[in-house]
Amino acid sequence: MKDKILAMLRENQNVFVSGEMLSDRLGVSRTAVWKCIRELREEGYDIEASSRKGYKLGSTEVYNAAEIQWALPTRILGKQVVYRPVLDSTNVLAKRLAMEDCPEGTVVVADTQTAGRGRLGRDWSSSPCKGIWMSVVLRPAAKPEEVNLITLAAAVAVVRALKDAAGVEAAIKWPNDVLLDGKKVCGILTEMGSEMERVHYVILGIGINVNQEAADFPPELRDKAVSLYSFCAKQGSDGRLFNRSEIVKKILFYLEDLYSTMNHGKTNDIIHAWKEHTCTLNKVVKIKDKNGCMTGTAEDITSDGRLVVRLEDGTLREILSGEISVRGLLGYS
Ligand code: BTX
Repeated sequence: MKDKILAMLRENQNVFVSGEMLSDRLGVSRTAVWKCIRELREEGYDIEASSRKGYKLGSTEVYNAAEIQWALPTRILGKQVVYRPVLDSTNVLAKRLAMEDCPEGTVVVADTQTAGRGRLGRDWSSSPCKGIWMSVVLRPAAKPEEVNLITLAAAVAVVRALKDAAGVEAAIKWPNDVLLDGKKVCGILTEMGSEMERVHYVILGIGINVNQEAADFPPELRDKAVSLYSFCAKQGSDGRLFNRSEIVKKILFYLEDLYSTMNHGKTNDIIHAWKEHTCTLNKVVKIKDKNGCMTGTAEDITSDGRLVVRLEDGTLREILSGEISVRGLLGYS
């Protein structure tokens, strides 16, 4: 019943709906309606109550499964959303669900992560209630070596979602970072369960700094991390906080589109979209991998997402993954 009341208030957002009308339509007592309103308020919904006029839903940032799924324009992604106020890592829970055969497109979101993970065993700082910490379970019809493309597709989906939400032009740094003003606003961690030739599942972990202020980041991150909010505030925005549920919806929408493109074999469309937004191509890059460190110019990307780098001795090298720093960005000068 609570969901029905919320739906009716949403249809009339910022307008009073009488308690009588709600109780008549739902066939319950006014007291029962009031009880649901109280619960919704406890969940964070901004509902004004007036004994004469009824109830009015204001604009409010509520971050939970129901908000994310409300009017979600996707077919697969987000049909099941698991929300937890606190998790160690959304990737860990998503992996467990994937191994228990959850439906493809299951999304795990947390308000806070206590042990957010980056790549190569690094930590991901996940300030409470201010960021998007989410993981999506995918079961692509792809070979293990093609899974890189999912990271690229996710980066494009994030750039598009940030543009819709805030009008900003973020840039993608190969392979898994999204930057605003040269600083990391988003990191992507793609993990998979596979055999030699077959992918069982992919856990696509996306971390976005949304509403943090500089002081919310640990000191060592303050010159390399940025949130959407603080970037926009610097550009002279009205200082409003962003609605995380809305951003998650947009990401899922764009991701589903790119993912289905990929599953239909149109991988070039993803590469093409990625190229439109990357800040890595034609830049001097330093790459650190298990074989050591090399410098060259990033010239292109292959159809399966490898970075093509012309090394200083003129030879071309295709890089699958590794540490990359781009001259002029994030501490490589
Ligand atoms: P990465 O290894 O490319 O980046 C990790 C590095 O980024 C850290 O070593 C640190 O320097 C920096 N860093 C840490 N936290 C932040 C932050 N909040 N903003 C900017 N820079 C930061 C990137 O790994 C992949 C991150 C994926 C995070 C998501 S959140 C949901 C899912 N669950 C989970 O545990 N991880 C993913």
